[in-house]
Amino acid sequence: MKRRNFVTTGMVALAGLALILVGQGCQKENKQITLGFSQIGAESEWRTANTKSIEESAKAAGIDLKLSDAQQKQENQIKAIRSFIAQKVDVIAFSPVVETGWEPVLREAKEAKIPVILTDRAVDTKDDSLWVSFMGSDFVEEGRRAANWLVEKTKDQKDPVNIVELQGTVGSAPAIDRKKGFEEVIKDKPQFKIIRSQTGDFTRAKGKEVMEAFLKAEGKNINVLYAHNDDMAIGAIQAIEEAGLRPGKDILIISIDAVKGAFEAMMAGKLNVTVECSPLLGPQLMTAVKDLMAGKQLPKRIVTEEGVFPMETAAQEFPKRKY
Ligand code: GZL
Repeated sequence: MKRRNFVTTGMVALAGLALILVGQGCQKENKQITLGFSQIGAESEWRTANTKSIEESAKAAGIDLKLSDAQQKQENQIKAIRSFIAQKVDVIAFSPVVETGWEPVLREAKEAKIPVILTDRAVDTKDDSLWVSFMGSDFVEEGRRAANWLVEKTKDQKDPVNIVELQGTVGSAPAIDRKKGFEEVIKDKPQFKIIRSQTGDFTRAKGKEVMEAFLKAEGKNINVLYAHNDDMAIGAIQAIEEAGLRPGKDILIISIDAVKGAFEAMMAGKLNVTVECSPLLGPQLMTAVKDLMAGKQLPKRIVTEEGVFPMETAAQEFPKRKY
């Protein structure tokens, strides 16, 4: 008799414990998730579209988003991440303005048991356990696509092709990798030569300023502009026109992002091609955050699929563009 009571009591206790654990599990799954996101700034059309995608997706997913704007400064991103740790957010995500200098603050997040997701740009750390996943484009491939378009475009030309290059933010993954991919394609083609290369920091204003300097130094010797993003290309187009030259004709222009401004420039015949780099990472990020909170394993690398848009397709593609 006694033994039976003991067994019954034990089973009731176990059932009660199971209910509490399941409840907690559900609670965790149903608890509102708080995501701390450190955004680089608002330097380009791409960045504005990226921020919009993250804000709209967080709202749609019912995730409490704390988004901070670092105004292009790494120290502001580090401050924001420390603040998210102090606030005990559930997940931290950020788009690192440059590749290096993140280990200390990422170690603090790891010690606080807050997972970190990288979006858009990568970090260069020895210990890749400091972040759980990196989602974004393959910038080296974007650089290859830019150069391959140029090689194809000039395949019947025997004259030298002198290229000036507007690089993105110094030390940033897109600037490093877009240069790497472009040079990988032209390195064994002596016809193609990068005669000037300088950062325009991904902005229209700086892109125009540096292109003015290129034109002053090289003038009609320039055949092609390779810009690491559309905003710098659009700034450079103004400089080219002010120098009395025809952008898209006297100087071929290749850029990256495929933002609306690039389609407008292509439809005006002033930009020859833009390589897509999608800023619409919000939905993927929110899915990853929810999966993480549900205890799922995330892939270490999530690559966004993208295309190439030459001038000839701009008018038909423009109405379909989402950013
Ligand atoms: C690329 C992104 C770059 C864009 C620029 O993923 O980091 O930063 O190409 C933006 O337009 O400023």
